[in-house]
Amino acid sequence: MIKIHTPKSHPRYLSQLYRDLLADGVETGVTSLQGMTAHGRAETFDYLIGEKTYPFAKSAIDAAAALLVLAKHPVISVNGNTAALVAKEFVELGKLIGNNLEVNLFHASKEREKKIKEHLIKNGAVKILMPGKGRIVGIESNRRMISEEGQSIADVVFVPLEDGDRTAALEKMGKRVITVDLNPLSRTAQTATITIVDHVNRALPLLITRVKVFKKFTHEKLEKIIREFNNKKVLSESMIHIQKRLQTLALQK
Ligand code: PTJ
Repeated sequence: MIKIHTPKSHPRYLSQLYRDLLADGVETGVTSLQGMTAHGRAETFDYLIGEKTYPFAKSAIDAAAALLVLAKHPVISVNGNTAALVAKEFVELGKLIGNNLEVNLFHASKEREKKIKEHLIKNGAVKILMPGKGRIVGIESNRRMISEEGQSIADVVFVPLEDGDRTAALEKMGKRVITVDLNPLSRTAQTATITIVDHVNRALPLLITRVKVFKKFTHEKLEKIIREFNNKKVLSESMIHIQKRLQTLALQK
């Protein structure tokens, strides 16, 4: 049972709830200690953005949903932070797009891989892919080890809360990469095919809704959504948004 420390009436309830989920993740062996630091950095960006889903994120969510629906072999990559924050949402999204959830960790730990698998199953997953004999070419971290049934043969890989090198390496291997990252300056945000600059807990429910809608669309319509999407443009819009927001707040009397 997760210990929630903050009453729902608290003005920063959601922010505290996500901290509690991650603290529980660390206690149960799902999340790495470093995951808390990663989340802290994201909290700062969320504060600057204004803790809402803005149009630059909504258009990226649409493009991501279109790409996931069109993909032949989409894979959702799960790490210790996303397992603690959005396990249920990953399972629901997985069921809509072929059930390919794959555990992939930066901070190597066989024990944590097992705990994450169990956690996903507890949240309704039927099948979990684990790191295996597949390899991502060009990276040396633990993330290079992938499933031969998963990322090895994927055409689209969803890597929310990623840490850099893998996105570029996967793209070099001919795959398209979708990420969720509140930091538009991160290497992953800058190199992904589609970057959703939003909190993963706000983005995932919206992505699921759009995937459900887009499953009824024609291929032509989905291809048009992807063609018209420009990742550089949404990254610029998110940075200009932060700049304008700070300027408005700074000049308030
Ligand atoms: O479980 P592991 O070992 O695979 O490790 C997972 C973490 C996330 C600790 C690891 O991948 C890592 O160190 O990542 P980084 O380099 O800190 O990058 C994570 C990115 O995700 C950063 O740019 C953060 O701003 C962003 N981020 C973190 N939490 C959220 C987020 N973006 C959106 N929503 C969040 N809740």
